Amino acid sequence: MEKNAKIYVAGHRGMVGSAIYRKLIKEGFSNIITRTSAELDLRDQQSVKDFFEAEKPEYVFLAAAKVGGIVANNTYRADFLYENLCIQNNVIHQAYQNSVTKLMFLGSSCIYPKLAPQPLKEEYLLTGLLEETNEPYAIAKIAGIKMADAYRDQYACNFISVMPTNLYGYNDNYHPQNSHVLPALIRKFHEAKVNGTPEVTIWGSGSPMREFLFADDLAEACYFLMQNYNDAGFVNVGTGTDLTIKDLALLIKRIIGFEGTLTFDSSKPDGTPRKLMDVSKLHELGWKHQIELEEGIKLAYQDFLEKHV
Ligand code: GFB
Repeated sequence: MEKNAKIYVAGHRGMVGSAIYRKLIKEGFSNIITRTSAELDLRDQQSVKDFFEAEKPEYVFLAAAKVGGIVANNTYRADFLYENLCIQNNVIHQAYQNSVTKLMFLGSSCIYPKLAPQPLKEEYLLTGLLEETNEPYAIAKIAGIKMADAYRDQYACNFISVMPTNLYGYNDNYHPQNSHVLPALIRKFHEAKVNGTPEVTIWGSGSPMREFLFADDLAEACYFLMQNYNDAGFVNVGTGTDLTIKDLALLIKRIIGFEGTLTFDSSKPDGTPRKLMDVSKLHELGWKHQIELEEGIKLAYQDFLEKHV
């Protein structure tokens, strides 16, 4: 990518899109285009068509999506399927129609079968049934991968896909019900400490295992892959290590300095028992994460204190 290349970051206000935007600015790119969702509704076919025809971006990072934690995915099942399909169909098709040089589609580790062998290799896609709580979101993301590949096959478009593991970082969503586990626990432990509440409730059994990547590390990987990966299929992006939700809770508890106890709410879903990415393809391509979990949680907690307290 030339430094004056016209780059569209879709979803630049979200956690991932904003991290990609910051990375591009840091690298000296000067022609980045963005639109808020109020300015451009990516679910609307005509608006997306008009936008691409007017702006003619050369590169696209497709980081716009409807996202949320396990309960949000399971509650708004229709919205997660419909809105994500609309966004990605519109952007990918218009990228083809307007001769975009290269597009990157961002997916999620929930595309893998619920009980796939661990760690998850890219070739395990579509080898088994999905986790029920996030099946609609996963189906949309799988469609996005297949769409990028189909446009590559039929029209020789250089569209690539990247599958990040569970993410956290700056500009995360701290909604009590709809967020992912890591920001949810930052909020719960912080509020319990401040309010002197004796216990914090963790959803599910605490035994599922999850891998966490700081969103700025994902942005580094996306930048690297935009320059170095030009193939069908997709690349996993993660750290290659995971921990139980209980151990994650204990780590956040220690960082925040909450002195009370943990209780587990078995009425809430556990989700997939484990989804650890196999990151050997990414490492072979020449990229590895930098920010370890404890450091990243401290950075995220700082961001939470600045924006939400
Ligand atoms: O992060 P999370 O919502 O999503 O939950 P998934 C991970 C685990 O943490 C589950 C537990 O076992 C939750 O039950 N957990 C414990 C909590 N306490 C909490 C809490 O206060 N809030 C939340 N949210 N979880 C999502 C998918 O799955 O991961 C999406 O639904 C997407 O499709 C995303 O792939 C990355 O990791 O289970």
